[in-house]
Amino acid sequence: MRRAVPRVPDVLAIPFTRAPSCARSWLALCGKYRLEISVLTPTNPTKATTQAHPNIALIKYWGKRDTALFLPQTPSLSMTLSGLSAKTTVEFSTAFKADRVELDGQSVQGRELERFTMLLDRVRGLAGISERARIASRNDFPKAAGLASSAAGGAALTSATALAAGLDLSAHELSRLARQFSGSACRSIEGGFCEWQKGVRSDGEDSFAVQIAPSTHWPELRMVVTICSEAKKAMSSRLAMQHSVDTSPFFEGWVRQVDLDLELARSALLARDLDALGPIVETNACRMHAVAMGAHPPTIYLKPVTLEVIEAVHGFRRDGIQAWFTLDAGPNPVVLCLDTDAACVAQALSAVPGVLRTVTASPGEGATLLDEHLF
Ligand code: 2P0
Repeated sequence: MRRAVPRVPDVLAIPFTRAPSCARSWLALCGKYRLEISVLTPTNPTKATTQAHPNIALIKYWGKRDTALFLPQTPSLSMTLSGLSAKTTVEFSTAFKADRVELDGQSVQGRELERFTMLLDRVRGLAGISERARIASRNDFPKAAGLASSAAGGAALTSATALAAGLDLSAHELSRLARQFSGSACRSIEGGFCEWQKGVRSDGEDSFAVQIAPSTHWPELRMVVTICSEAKKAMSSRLAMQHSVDTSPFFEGWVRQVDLDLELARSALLARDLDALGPIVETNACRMHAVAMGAHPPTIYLKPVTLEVIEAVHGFRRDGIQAWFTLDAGPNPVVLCLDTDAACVAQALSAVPGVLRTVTASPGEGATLLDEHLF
């Protein structure tokens, strides 16, 4: 059984552990909290498990204005994908001597562990607790498949951590927290189509993702993820985007252009007009890669097979099929099309030499609370 992660308006989002005990019982009775959450106190540890899905940007996030707070230089727009998911269980306990994290059964150490500890510390600060945590996370899709696994994992982690700590945060508050784990994770807290507002404040309080349309807005839309390589990329998107900010002469042009790209994409999306959305999605992805390729030394994510897939997508259009590609920081194109063409597109792309397989996804839901824990 699944439930949406509880949401309340920001004004009501008080840390549960700080609520008076009568209020806690009342809230628990109202069913706003699951049993584990309802008995949480700073000395009474609790556990929560959530699931979240990857998102693919229609208008890309590429470049930060603040690397510590994960504040982007430009806004971005994404679709959350159905089907594929990351599940995360978080437990706080006085019995734990240190924070412990396992991703797909592998223990996380060093700098990677510090990223988790930073998020845990933020949440512990908000909840007024000091217990260490145990975290386990599992993806049902390969990490290196170009499916933005850090977005799904980051959104599941943030929502589970907040719930396990007894916080009842609004979607926007969760998005703000998720952003500081991995920028794109802020767009997977809610489902459907989300716009990450870049914000203007230096503290980042106005930089979070807002759902502009739910998954039901355009259920016929499909993304065919075309996996050409599962190898770990030579340069992470985090390093590559900073390298573009620092050295690409095209970066300024990118920043000037994105607002316009996003406006076009938003109107086309809200009008469910694929003939208008497809071209701007494809152009925006190429603009992002042009910025990366203009860096010194250049960052090149495209492989020969990537170009073969792009050729095939252009061929679809010559044959009257509405299909446009987008490309993240990797060699695996994602093809935007309608449900009526998705099977044919997927079949044709699977036949391109070098393509390993395809995964077709429709608009999906945001982070949800699960009953079954991973440990
Ligand atoms: C996006 N990407 O909008 C863009 C397009 C990659 C290409 O968001 O440093 O892993 O953790 O904020 O979120 C990938 O960047 O980077 C990404 P950090 P993240 O989906």
